[in-house]
Amino acid sequence: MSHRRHSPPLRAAFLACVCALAIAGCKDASRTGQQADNVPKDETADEFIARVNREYKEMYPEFTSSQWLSSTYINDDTKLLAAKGNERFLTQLKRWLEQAKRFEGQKMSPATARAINLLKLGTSMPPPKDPAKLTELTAIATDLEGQYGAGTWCRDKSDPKSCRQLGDLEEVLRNSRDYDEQLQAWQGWHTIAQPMRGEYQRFAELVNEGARDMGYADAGEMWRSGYDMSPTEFAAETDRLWGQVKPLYEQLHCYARTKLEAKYPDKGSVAGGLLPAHLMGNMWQQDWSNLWPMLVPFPDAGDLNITATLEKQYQAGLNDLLIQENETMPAEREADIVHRAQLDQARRMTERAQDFYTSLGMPKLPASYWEKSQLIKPRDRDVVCHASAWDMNMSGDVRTKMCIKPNEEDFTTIYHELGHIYYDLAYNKQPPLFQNGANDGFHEAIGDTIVLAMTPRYLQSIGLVGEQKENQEALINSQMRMALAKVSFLPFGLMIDRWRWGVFDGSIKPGDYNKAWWRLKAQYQGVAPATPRGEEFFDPGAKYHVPGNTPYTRYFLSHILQFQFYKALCDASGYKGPLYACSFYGNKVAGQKFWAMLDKGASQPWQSTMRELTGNGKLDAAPMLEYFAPLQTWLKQQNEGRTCGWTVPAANPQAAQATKPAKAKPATGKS
Ligand code: X8Z
Ligand code: ZN
Repeated sequence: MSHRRHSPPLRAAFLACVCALAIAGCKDASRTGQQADNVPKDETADEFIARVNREYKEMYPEFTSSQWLSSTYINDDTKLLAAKGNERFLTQLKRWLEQAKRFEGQKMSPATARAINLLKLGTSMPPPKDPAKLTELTAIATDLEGQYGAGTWCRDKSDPKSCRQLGDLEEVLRNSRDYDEQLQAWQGWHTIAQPMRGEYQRFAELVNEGARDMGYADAGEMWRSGYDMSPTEFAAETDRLWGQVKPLYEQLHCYARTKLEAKYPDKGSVAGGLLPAHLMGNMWQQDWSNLWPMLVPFPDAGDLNITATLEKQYQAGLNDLLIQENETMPAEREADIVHRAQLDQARRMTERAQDFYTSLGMPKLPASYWEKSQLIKPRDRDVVCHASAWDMNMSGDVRTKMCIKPNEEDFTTIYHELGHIYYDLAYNKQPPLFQNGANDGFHEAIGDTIVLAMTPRYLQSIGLVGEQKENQEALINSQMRMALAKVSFLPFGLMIDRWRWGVFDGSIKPGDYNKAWWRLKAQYQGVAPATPRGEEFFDPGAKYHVPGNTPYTRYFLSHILQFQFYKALCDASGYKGPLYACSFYGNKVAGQKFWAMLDKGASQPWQSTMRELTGNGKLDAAPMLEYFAPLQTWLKQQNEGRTCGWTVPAANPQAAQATKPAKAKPATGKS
């Protein structure tokens, strides 16, 4: 449930008000003498959950429509509707939770007990009891996401032509290796978050109040309660996993720093051996793939330039359209044609991703997917470009929202998003409260498991890369390509929620928001800004998931889980060689095994679902380490004789405390 919009803001899961009730005569109970909310008097717990499931599904499309509209057409009207839609949903959630209290301590089926617990965790935005505060909360949430989506930086405030949005600024980081140009793009984007600080502070107060009203110590503890173990155990699990993979990250960090120092003499690292934030080819340093030309281990060992091929495909499509036109066509017509060619290319890329899923025996996407999705950035309005997948009605109206460009990053993101969509489609037969991932990390890992199976051989077979050599150098290249996306991500996947857990539990104070952020960036990622970032900035707000209120530890989990899933599916397909060379493309046995996991949804603890697929009910980074073993050996050789690692700059004791993983409070019995 809580995931229908995977990544987007409120992820409210359940919906707003039971609007069907309103139509059927949702009258003021005090005047009619009826019991409030039309709750049947002698309802059993099982009947209660059956009713919630029914009401939930009924109200759902109205809620998702309001959210879809405000994400794909940002203006004051759609923001109002989205805030109200969310408010109605959260009000209804509060009602259901109130009603559920009757059954505390009573005997009920395990499925019903599970459903009631999932109901409590049905939102990442716990609603305060006070209706006025709930109204305030949903308005802030919608506004923060809208600010992010419409975020624009103008180099010269008096010249609209100098204005740039995230996509353009990311393009600079992707392509330019000029130190100052990158710095300007990076700083420019981060200005958009400055006005969010006050609202974010209030947002944190309000969700904390909601979490306390629901019996949690704070919103962070509530977020950590969705993993079929206590919040304390969960926090410890993430530390354990980070301990497993940290040595690999440190080797990659060391290698990258050497290359950066060679490329930018005296400026390739910051004091203490940290990597300059604006030089990593990515706004948040979470994916270093764009540094490929600088970091490629063996430049002559074969070509893996997917972006070049995608761009060529786009250009060819554009030329085909232009050839049919008059040379003297007006500029407007040309802009239409360019737009058309971009859409065609985005469709081609999406069809290619769909093909992987259907090769496993999964169904084609419904026609409505192609009609209703937003594949590219509209020209006439602001939208939230951050990619997301939506289940609009739990009955097949699935969509993705992206601003696809012909590059490798977006290409793999489409595979990622379709993972969400196929999960949605697979568990649509489950009762609504079980229509969710086994945990949120599972939801994020499905598409990425497929991405791991996009081996050089697969890419060659679909014509995206040229003839592939099979030798040690080509292997290290292909491992580096994966590592720049997957290994570089790991500490980032942890640090965002380390920051939010600290904000929510009060160990990070509003006056230290930025300081604590950069301290965590330094501690986990070994990254630092090249210029001072004082409290006049609010750098966390420049990453979608903070204004969008999407919990982030899910992505860290996913980066561990996807290697576990990948290994299990390779085994299922009968594959025998080294893990990194396996692709289960076209293998129906693997496909069936995958689908069997997806259609379970959240109906049982994730550990059981995991055991059914992999034979092991625990999170484990061993498959990831097995996958990257050749690269890790190679990196160690490259780094020999160098001093690897980095030192976190000293800061005042308050900020230092914020770097400790937020201490989770004792279990409240809610997990
Ligand atoms: O937000 C996403 C997806 C949507 S769930 C595009 N991801 C994280 C990010 O972009 O920060 C995928 C990887 C990490
Ligand atoms: Zn996702």
